[in-house]
Amino acid sequence: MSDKEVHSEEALRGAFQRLFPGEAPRVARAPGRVNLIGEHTDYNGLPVLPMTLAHEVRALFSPRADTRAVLRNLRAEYGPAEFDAAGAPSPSPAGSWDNYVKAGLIGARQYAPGLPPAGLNLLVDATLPAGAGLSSSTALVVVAALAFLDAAGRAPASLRDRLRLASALAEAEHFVGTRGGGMDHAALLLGSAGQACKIDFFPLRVEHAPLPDDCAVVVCDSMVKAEKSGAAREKYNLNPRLCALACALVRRQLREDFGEDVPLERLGDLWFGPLCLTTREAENLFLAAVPEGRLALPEIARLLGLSPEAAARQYLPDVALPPEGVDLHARVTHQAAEYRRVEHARDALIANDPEAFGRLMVASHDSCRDNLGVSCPELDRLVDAALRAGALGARLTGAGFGGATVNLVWRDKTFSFIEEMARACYANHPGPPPVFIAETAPPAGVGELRG
Ligand code: NG1
Repeated sequence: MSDKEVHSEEALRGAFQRLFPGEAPRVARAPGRVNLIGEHTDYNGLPVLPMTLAHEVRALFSPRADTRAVLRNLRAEYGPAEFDAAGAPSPSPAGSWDNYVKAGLIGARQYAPGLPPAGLNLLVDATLPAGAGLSSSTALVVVAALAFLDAAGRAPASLRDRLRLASALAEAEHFVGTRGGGMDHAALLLGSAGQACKIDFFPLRVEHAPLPDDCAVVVCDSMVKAEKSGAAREKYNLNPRLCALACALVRRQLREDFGEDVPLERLGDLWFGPLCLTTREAENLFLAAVPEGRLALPEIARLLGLSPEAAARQYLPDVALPPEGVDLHARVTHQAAEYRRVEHARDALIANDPEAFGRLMVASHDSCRDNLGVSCPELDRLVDAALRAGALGARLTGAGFGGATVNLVWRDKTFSFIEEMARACYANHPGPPPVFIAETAPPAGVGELRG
């Protein structure tokens, strides 16, 4: 999270002019986001509560006369790439950064049917670290979509447009191979400076909530990279797949209870669909439908009335179950409890009760660690140290498996908190500790370069 690689807008303009002489670029920007609470719930259609982040991904772009998308990145680790923007993009090998630009184009087309097949020069730069759970991949998808749309005169203009675009991009990002939810696209396109946002899904809805004036949000990097374009992808996809399996068990239970099929696409439909259950009712249903403890594939398949091969084909196309089995009940327990925590956290923001908010953050971290298995020793150490250093709340943020923690700290204690974290966790870290005070930012958009 050092700023040593940050390029000024002047330098960015100069680089664009050298790469694409004679073109006057516009710029698409997307902030990062830090999720305050509501983890691994979005892909089940259950709410989340993130805030935008002033660190951003930006892309300078200009239209081309042909239909090529010509991509350059100021970060040396992301080499030049190019594809034909007229056809249906085919995926580059997993981990290639151009896949996120292709996902942006796919989402832009779904949002704006009939989008003319126009080429684009695109130069990307970021102040947002990758693989830190701060949504750098979605920020790239969003800036790419905005660039393609703006070049065609179809940039989103209204709140309704932004809601539609966020939904289209959440679906389109599955092109890169991760089964993520819609939190990041909604936070980046509909978040707001100075506030957190509570996001509900299906249908997408965003409600802004004030952040406590007397608190700061501090992000601490575990320095364990968890890039979902690489090794973390299968680890990440396991939880959405297991939740879909648990959902299938719940469907079977409902059929038994009601004597007919009850439509249930995802676990979140229990709260909002035809059943409109309370969280307590959902928890009781989970107790009846999803056995506690570890289950191996043959056992899960038997409960579903399928052969193990058919269950794997239908529900686990891209992940393998660990041989010791999986605890589906722990997963659904997390969903119900995290849903309740997000609702209470929003109420705590409105009531200006940061201490209550902090307690909910800690409970969320514990559940991510114990019920979902998405924490790691480095994240747990950061959370423990933060609580010892006086944080009101501390938890992993984003997908987990590495990345960063988010901490709520009294504003007048921020610097002593950072000093204490530096001493406790980063004594051997070369250079300044990878910790920053998170500032909110306006949502993603397109405009002229500053300065
Ligand atoms: P990050 O932290 O950006 O990798 C991922 C998913 C979210 C959400 C969180 C966990 C993508 C693009 N993002 O976020 O949808 O599921 O993990 O809460 O897959």
